[in-house]
Amino acid sequence: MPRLTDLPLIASGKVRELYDLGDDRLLLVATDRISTYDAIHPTPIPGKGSVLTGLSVFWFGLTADVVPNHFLSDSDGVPDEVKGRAIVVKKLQIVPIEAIVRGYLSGSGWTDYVATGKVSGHVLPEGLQESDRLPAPLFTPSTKAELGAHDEAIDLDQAASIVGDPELLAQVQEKAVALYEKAAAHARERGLILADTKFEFGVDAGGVLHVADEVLTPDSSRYWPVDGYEPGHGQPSFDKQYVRDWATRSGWDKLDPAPAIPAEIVEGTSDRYRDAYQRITGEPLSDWLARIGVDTAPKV
Ligand code: Q0T
Repeated sequence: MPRLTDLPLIASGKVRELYDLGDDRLLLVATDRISTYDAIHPTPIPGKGSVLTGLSVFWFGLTADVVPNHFLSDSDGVPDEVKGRAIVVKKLQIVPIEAIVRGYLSGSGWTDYVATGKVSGHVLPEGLQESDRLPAPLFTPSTKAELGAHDEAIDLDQAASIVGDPELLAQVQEKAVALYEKAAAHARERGLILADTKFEFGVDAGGVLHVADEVLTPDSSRYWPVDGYEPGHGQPSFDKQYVRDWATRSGWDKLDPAPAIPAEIVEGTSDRYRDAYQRITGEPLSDWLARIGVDTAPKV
């Protein structure tokens, strides 16, 4: 078993890290860090990295019949220090766009619709309200901005030119929409609306398209409880809303640096992430952790 500190760090994001395992394998690590309003809080949320990793593993299993994915292992080859919040993945050649699918009108999709009547070149019916369900899920790609910058919405022609292969882009679009449809149907059975989500794809040495990165997590997706869903305004995000509401009450100006989060809010947020895992997968997070040999007994 390699030690984390001996592995070359390939990429470090706001809340995730990527290490080289050699041999065409990578280690994708989710930290317990949380960002709101684009800034990282200095206080970790215990269990957040495990919830996001466990959810990705669940969704890789559920969607493997839609498109192959980069997941190799959540146990063999994962260093003990990060077991339960890291996975071993296949090294792929990453397709250089973000593959976003929207089933509902929210966020930048809503902003673009209000301004232009279109989202990513798709003309939409008049009179839609914020958070309305779309007539059909839309593929709305964006650029992959450098760290710190914001991704920008692009249309299909721009995406084809960035990818450099219109056939490959067509495959990405088809698979992204099929993944969204399968996941949204599962989520709906469990009382959640999957409003939108972002995928990354990659191609293996044989030219076969795979879905990569984390999939269908609360960090890469908008999930809304069906209970209380009401078009006409923005919907609360069930994971970060608790921190955002506290941040607003605290008087933080939402500029970097983000403030420390009080223990009570950390605990409530941690509980919400664990609930999200259980809501989506039907089992407690501790069941997955026990299966892969992570000791979750409370220390005394
Ligand atoms: C990647 C080759 O994970 C990223 O950043 C974390 C800080 C973004 N990223 C992913 C890759 C993957 C994946 N996932 C893969 N399977 N093969 N590269 C590179 N950057």
